[in-house]
Amino acid sequence: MGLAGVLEALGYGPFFEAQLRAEERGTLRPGRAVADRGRRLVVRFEEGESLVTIPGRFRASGETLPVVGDFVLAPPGEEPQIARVLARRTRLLRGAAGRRDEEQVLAANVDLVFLAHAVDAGVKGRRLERTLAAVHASGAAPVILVTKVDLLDLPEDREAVLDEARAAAGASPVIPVSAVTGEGVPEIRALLAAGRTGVFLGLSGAGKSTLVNALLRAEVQATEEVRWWDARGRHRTTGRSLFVLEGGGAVIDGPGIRELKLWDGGGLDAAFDDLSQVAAGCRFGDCRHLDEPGCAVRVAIEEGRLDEDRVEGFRKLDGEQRAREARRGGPGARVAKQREKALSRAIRKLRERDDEH
Ligand SMILES: Nc1nc2c(ncn2[C@@H]2O[C@H](COP(=O)(O)OP(=O)(O)OP(=O)(O)O)[C@@H](O)[C@H]2O)c(=O)[nH]1
Ligand SMILES: [Mg+2]
Ligand SMILES: [Zn+2]
Repeated sequence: MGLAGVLEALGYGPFFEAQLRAEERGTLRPGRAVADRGRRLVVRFEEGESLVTIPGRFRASGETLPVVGDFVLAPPGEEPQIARVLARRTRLLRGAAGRRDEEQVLAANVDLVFLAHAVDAGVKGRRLERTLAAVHASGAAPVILVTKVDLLDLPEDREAVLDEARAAAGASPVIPVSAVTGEGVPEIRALLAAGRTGVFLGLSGAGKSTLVNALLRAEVQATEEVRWWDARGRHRTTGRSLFVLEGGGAVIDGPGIRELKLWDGGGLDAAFDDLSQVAAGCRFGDCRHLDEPGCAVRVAIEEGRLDEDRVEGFRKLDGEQRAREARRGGPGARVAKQREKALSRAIRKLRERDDEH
């Protein structure tokens, strides 16, 4: 059987195909989890959707629990049990920083993360930077959406909000959108080409579901709307669901969330690419840009090439990451400690030398 079809449009490809064992090919079929229903999931197979159950042993044995976006294997038939969750390409986590037991996978195999910030709630630069780092670390690419721009009549108000978002965005795109005027919707749709999956994240009320609706409305019938609206008005989104766009591509909607988990694996350099480029000129490879001699970042702040608040935001996140690494112990932490010791020795020496002159 070839790959062309719904699953391919949903991002099923060689990465997942290669994970199938010979004996699984004849007996199991791959599908993508499109909605969570407690102990069950709605899975989209090539032939159509069905409800599948998550075996109890998954929980008991600490096996990967499937979430929306996962590709799973299950036998054909009525309400089959999931046999296996295929290894993920990317995963978005939420939970308390550094606490594995509280960590929760929000969505799997996502290519793009749309961070929705409504103009009426404002864009908080520091919070956005933190989220951007988490998204970069997940393997997905962030796209910042400044939503409900129709609410701003004055061009200068509009530019002020967009500038705030761009200042924190680094190299990530910032798209002004409005579900009322349709502004930005084609840009989002263009990013969600066949095989790609996006997820909408943001505070409750940021307009995520309205945008998903707008994306689908152009191609799908109005009956889709009952998923979020009823006669009395707005329904806040509860479960997470994946929707297939007409031209291929998929989008995941879910309840509002405050924060993503920032975890190891970096993400900081990508989120602060402007700063990283300047920091390459610092004398020390692991300069914290505080009072180290030969710090190119401090020079750039003085010359107005880097924003001090942004650098401060970076320092905070960087400090958190270093602290987490140190807490975790192990060889990585030992190396970090040795480096830090060597660094402070070097700084002391340089200071002594400077003092002599
Ligand atoms: N003016 C204006 N209002 C919008 C726009 N998009 C959404 N809204 C309104 O904002 C409110 C919240 O929209 P939702 O799409 O439900 O927000 P959400 O992000 O999905 O919220 P949760 O599901 O609770 O996380 C609704 O009353 C929408 O009508 C927009 O582009 N312009
Ligand atoms: Mg919603
Ligand atoms: Zn520096």
